[in-house]
Amino acid sequence: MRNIVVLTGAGISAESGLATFRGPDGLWEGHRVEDVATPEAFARDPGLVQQFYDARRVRLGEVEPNAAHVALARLDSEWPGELLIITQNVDDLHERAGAKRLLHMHGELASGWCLACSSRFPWSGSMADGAGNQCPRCGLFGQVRPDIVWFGEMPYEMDRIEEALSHCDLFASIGTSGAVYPAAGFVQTARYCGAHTVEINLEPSQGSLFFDERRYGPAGEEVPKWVD
Ligand code: BV8
Repeated sequence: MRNIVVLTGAGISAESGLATFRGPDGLWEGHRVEDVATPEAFARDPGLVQQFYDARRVRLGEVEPNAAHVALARLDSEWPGELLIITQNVDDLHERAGAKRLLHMHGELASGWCLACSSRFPWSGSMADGAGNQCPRCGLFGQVRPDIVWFGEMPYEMDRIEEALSHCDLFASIGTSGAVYPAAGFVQTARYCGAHTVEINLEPSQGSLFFDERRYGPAGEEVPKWVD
């Protein structure tokens, strides 16, 4: 095994206290993520969508990485071959655990994107508050949206992802339901390219039949064991 690709989803952050999307805690004030995380929802009710992300940005400041994030960061620092952690998560817990070879395919809560000048920049405060929603680059108010990939929008760095999948020897999927594409299809690409595939999750995902190896249990317990 020389080249490793790891895909993570909301389940790896669950034990840190961040809600997942499709589990029992999967709704935010009665809204499904598919109904709030879309350009149409943002056009229809920007305040609601901004409040959804403001609430998650605040929550992010109250939680810490867990043993699964720490174990992946250790793998990252010690693995001599190629390694890429592709996360669907928009939280910063992988970074805070020390991961370096990391790619946020669905964007990041801690980043803002100005619709007026297209700049992207670190963002930590509220976006729903109009008075505070000022682009640090062009100065315009009310034009900053979450730098997050919504449904119907193209995930980031797909070329880099396809390239990593095309020559990986080991593909590990951790804490994802396999409900959202293109991420849910990565295991098939890796398998087609000859990789050994492993799923680490609380329960079988929608794509579990594509995995050579399956480990079920909390990521905080299973990932450190797998890394060792
Ligand atoms: C695109 C950012 C094209 C927002 C997100 C019909 C069929 C197939 C596909 C489609 C279709 N109709 C539309 C599509 C495409 C669509 C899609 O896949 N829809 C699904 C719902 C059917 N995909 C898209 O739109 C994507 N874009 O296709 O673009 C395109 C092409 C050209 C040009 C332009 C565009 C964009 C998708 C990205 C959407 N944004 N996130 C935000 O975060 O607010 S996706 C959202 O779901 C989250 O990011 C999350 O990452 C993702 C997947 O969810 P999971 O991470 O898996 O979380 P979930 O709760 O589902 O599962 C958690 C798992 O953890 C569970 O299995 C649970 O058992 C486990 N778990 C829980 N606790 C633990 C645990 N495991 C271990 N330990 C624990 N303690």
